[in-house]
Amino acid sequence: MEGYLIATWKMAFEGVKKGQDLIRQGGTIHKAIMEAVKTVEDDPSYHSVGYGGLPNLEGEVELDAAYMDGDTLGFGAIMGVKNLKNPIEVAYDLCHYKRNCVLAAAGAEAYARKGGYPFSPMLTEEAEERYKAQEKNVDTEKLEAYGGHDTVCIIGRLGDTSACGVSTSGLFMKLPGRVGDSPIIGSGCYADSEVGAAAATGVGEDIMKGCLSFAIVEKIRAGIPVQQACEQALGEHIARLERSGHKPGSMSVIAMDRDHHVGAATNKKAFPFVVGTMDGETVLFAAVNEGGNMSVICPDEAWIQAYQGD
Ligand code: SD4
Repeated sequence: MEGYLIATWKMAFEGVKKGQDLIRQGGTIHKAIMEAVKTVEDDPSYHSVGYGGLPNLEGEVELDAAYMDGDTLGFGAIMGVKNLKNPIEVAYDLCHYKRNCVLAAAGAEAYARKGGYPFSPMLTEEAEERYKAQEKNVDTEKLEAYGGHDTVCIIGRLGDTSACGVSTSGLFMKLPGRVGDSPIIGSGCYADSEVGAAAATGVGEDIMKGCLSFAIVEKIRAGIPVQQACEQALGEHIARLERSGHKPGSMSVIAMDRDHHVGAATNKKAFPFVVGTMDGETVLFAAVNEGGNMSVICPDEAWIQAYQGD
């Protein structure tokens, strides 16, 4: 399977479609990725990204985002930012610099204000209701991903350029200041135009332990086909975590090599992802994991109706 864009979760469908339009109109891959991520950030019905994201333990939405340009290896990221409308815009801005490329909390907010990026309250009424209804005495050692809250990762390739963008509100009920894998280079995403790109969604603490996105890109660099690279990197990392006596949390990955071939893998039963194909279509797929055997399906209407997540 080949594409210009690949994205995590069904929720990325509209964004990928807009990205495909931009590519058709002659836009760069960066423009297409940014448009796709921003579309998800702006949609309040998604509880994991931007406006509508679920809050931390204190009821505040804290946002992380990252962007990597595979031509320059430029990486920009912000973490723990509040009330910033489109975190991906600031991450993209920062990827053009050689220093001060990763900014946290107050420093990141000050940078964004100075740059004129729009701020607005990011906690929706619905997210606030979810927070109010939630038991506050949670075991923070058992926080999970995918309870209807998932990170958007968009990978793209056009001409000789690979790139990726990631945006998330992180885990629901996380400790204030907690940062996951998404804005950490090599964990939440990695892009090298000489090879391709990979990105991850799931429990950030577990993804970071394997620098999962970098691990996939390195497998592709070594000549392993992209689907196998995703399955192997995830499988080997899970086995390593299990050997340490650790039960791995949810993790899913996507990747695209320099020839536009795409791959995806998950340790959950099913992981929907979206591909913007080379003939301009936007298609929903799902990686399905049956007892460790991964397959990629093109879900029918009944499957989509039965699927409950983003
Ligand atoms: C994090 N990886 O902050 C993100 C959360 C996520 O599906 O991907 N949720 O750990």
